[in-house]
Amino acid sequence: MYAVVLDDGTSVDATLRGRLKRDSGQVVIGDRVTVARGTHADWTIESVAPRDTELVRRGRGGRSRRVLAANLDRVFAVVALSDPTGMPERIDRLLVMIEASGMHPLLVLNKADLPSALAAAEALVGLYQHLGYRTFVVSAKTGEGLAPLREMLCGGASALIGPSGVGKSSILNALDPTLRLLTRELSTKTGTGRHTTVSSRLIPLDCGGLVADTPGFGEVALWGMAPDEVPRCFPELAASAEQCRFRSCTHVHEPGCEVKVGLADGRIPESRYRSYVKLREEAVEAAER
Ligand SMILES: Nc1nc2c(ncn2[C@@H]2O[C@H](COP(=O)(O)OP(=O)(O)OP(=O)(O)O)[C@@H](O)[C@H]2O)c(=O)[nH]1
Ligand SMILES: [Mg+2]
Ligand SMILES: [Zn+2]
Repeated sequence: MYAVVLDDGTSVDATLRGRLKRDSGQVVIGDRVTVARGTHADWTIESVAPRDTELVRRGRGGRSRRVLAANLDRVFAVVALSDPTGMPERIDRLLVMIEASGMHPLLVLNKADLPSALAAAEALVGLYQHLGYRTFVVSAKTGEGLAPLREMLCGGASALIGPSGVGKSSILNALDPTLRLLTRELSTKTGTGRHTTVSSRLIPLDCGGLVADTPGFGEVALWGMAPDEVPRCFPELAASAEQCRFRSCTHVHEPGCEVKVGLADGRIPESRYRSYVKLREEAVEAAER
């Protein structure tokens, strides 16, 4: 069942027309669709308009392409300051996935209320603001830092994406308590170790914007990216890669490579370069499959 907002602003539940059903990935949140009304006031989605943008990642097992959302204006990568495992690579994977979709990501560091969060936040804010990524340090629990984030969410269509348990639903509940989205406390009765949010929804905020609460996912892997395209997903590295005088340079082991120069003089942070090398390797492996 899909919730479709009609031109007059009312929302109806609709099912997919048979032809569209075969691939359930064909309609995602943010899609613009045409609907038809049946004789029993039932609605069906008849067609899907071409998308301006798609947020894409690799599905489980590595063989499928998963579209998470379409036609978004902004995508926020959300992580929790309480969980240093895999940081900052985990952040880079999210940012690169959003960059690969042709959108400029924003970064949200949640759970700023927890002990030691501030030290972690300082280093990450320094790193990512410097790279040009607007970074919000927030706490869904105390409400700290939420005002500027709310401002960004109150126009157009946005999505919060990131690992399970970082507080995506909690942030939206803090912004608008009438939403009552399910968060982990409330769902532990029904099962442990499960994702709390199980399906994506595009939620109208009282201040005007639409925002998607999405289910958390594990490690992000890229889909369909040629190894040579990976540099463009790292803005600070892309410039050096352009200037690199070796035409088919991988920017990994070639001596005299411009990216290596940028790494040596600090223009490219080491952690970012490590993420680049890793994601490039994965792109090579994926291309060979
Ligand atoms: N201390 C603290 N805990 C938080 C904060 N935000 C969320 N939490 C807790 O983190 C847990 C997970 O929050 P959720 O909002 O369900 O996380 P989610 O990202 O929506 O998770 P999925 O729906 O599984 O993807 C809950 O126990 C929340 O209470 C915060 O700012 N501070
Ligand atoms: Mg959730
Ligand atoms: Zn190079």
